[in-house]
This record gives sequence, C-alpha cells and structure tokens, in this order.
Amino acid sequence: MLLDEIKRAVREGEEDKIKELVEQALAQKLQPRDVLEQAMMPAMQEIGELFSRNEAFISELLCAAEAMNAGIEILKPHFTGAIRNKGRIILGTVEGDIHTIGKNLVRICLESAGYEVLDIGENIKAQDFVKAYIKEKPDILGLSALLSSTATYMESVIREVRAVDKSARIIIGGAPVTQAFADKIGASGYAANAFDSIQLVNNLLV
Ligand code: B12
Repeated sequence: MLLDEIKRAVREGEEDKIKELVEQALAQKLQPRDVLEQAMMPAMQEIGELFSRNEAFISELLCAAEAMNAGIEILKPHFTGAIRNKGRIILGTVEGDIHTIGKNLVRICLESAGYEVLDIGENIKAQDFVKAYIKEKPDILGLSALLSSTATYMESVIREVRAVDKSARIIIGGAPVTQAFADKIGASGYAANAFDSIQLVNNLLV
C-alpha cells in the first residue's frame, strides 16, 4: 500500500522516491495529514528506535531527515492557509539542539491555522530568545527540544524570558517533553504534536 511505501522510503532515506510517492498520494486524494501521521512520522520513530539499538548509523538518521523534509516540502502547500493575523508566534529549537523537523511542522500547522510564525531557527541560546521576544513582541513563544539534555534547558529560557515579561506565554514540545514536565518548569502549555499545537495556541489566545 502507498502509505507503507512512503514509510519505507522515508526510513531508507530515499529522497527522490519520496517526492514521487507523496505526489502520488496527493493525486490519489489521500489526506496530507494522514500521509504525515500514518507514514512519515512513524518512519522517523522507527529509524530513531533502530538508532537507539545501534542498528542504524547517524548518517542514516540524516538521510531519513532529508527524505522527510523533501516530503514535507511537497505537502506544505496543502497545509498553508492565508495568514489571518490571529496572532504572532516565535518558534525556535533550544541551545545545543539541531533537530528541526518537528518545529517546522508546528510552524506549518500554525500558519495553516492563520497565525503569523517567525521561525528563529535551531540551537538558539536563551539570550537570543529574549532578544527576539523583546524585538518582535509575540503573543506566544514556542520552544522545541528533541534531546533529554536540551529539554532541561527550556527552564532557563522560560526564566529569562519571564524576567523581561512575567506574563509571557511560552509553549513547549518535542519528543522528550511531557505535560508533567511542562507543568514542572512553568510552561504555559504543551502539545504532543503539531496538529494539537493549533488547539493549544487557540486556547491560550482566547
Ligand atoms: C532525525 C533525527 C536526527 C537528525 C535531525 C535532522 C533535523 N534536521 O532535524 C540528526 C541526524 C541531525 C540527529 C542528530 C542527533 N540525534 Co537525533 N533523532 C532524529 C529522529 C530519528 C527523528 C526526529 C524527528 O524529526 N521526528 C519527527 C518529528 C515530526 O517529530 P518531533 O520532532 O517529535 O516533533 C513533533 C512533536 O514532538 C511536536 N513538537 C516538536 N517541537 C515542538 C515545539 C512546540 C512548541 C510544540 C507545541 C510541539 C512540538 O510536534 C512535532 C510534530 O508533530 C529522533 C527519533 C525520535 N523518535 O524522535 C532522533 C533522536 C531525537 N535523536 C537522538 C540523538 C541521541 C541524537 C544525537 C545526540 C546523535 C549523536 N550521537 O550525534 C544528535 C544530536 C544533535 C543535536 N545536537 O541536536 C535521540 C535523543 C535521545 C534523548 N532522549 O535524548 C533520539 C530520540 C533517537 C534515539 N531513539 O536515540 N537526529
């Protein structure tokens, strides 16, 4: 089945093949969200599990990430809606962490829901989050972390941003992050995936 083929192609890092398969899925009227949730995201999960069992190399993770990004590029126009000025959000991955795919998907989903998103990139120091926050005055700041070690750094970012605006709304996410962790470090909210981040932001901005 096509979704299985997409999953395999992401896992194996077949960048050209994935473009072809995702185009095919769209032509067959498969929902972009299903392509992401039922094929591409589980593929990243699987390659991650292989890596943690020493059954995949870092180079294979990178190839899978490139294939994932290539697929996302094809799906993107099918998500992105017009910016309707519902609010401004700054997104970034915290210092020491260069994982970007999840953050990029959160951006696509929030933009499709009508938010203006400023993506300030990855490996961002707390002070640079503070500078961006002061300059852009966003309604919400979103932090991403994929490593257990960098997730702990989120607490410092929250502390430093709240030192300049004590009511700053800061949301967090990423594989090692949980609601309990978000509560513990005083985040304003947490979402387990990009689609849920829309409801989270909607609720915070009512
Ligand atoms: C691809 C990948 C890489 C790529 C990243 C490429 C890129 N451009 O992003 C590369 C090869 C660079 C990489 C490097 C490393 N990685 Co890596 N990587 C992965 C992998 C396989 C997939 C991550 C991914 O893209 N997932 C798909 C996306 C869609 O999911 P997501 O990121 O979780 O995002 C979703 C949610 O979390 C949420 N979300 C994310 N951010 C935010 C933010 C907000 C505000 C909200 C609301 C929601 C939200 O919404 C997203 C979409 O639904 C994971 C495995 C895994 N299970 O996560 C390992 C993994 C994260 N990596 C791991 C490790 C150990 C490393 C390295 C240390 C390996 C090494 N020895 O060098 C380095 C660290 C580099 C660094 N300093 O950051 C470990 C982390 C273990 C841990 N708990 O600390 C994992 C879990 C693999 C494993 N099982 O061992 N990696």
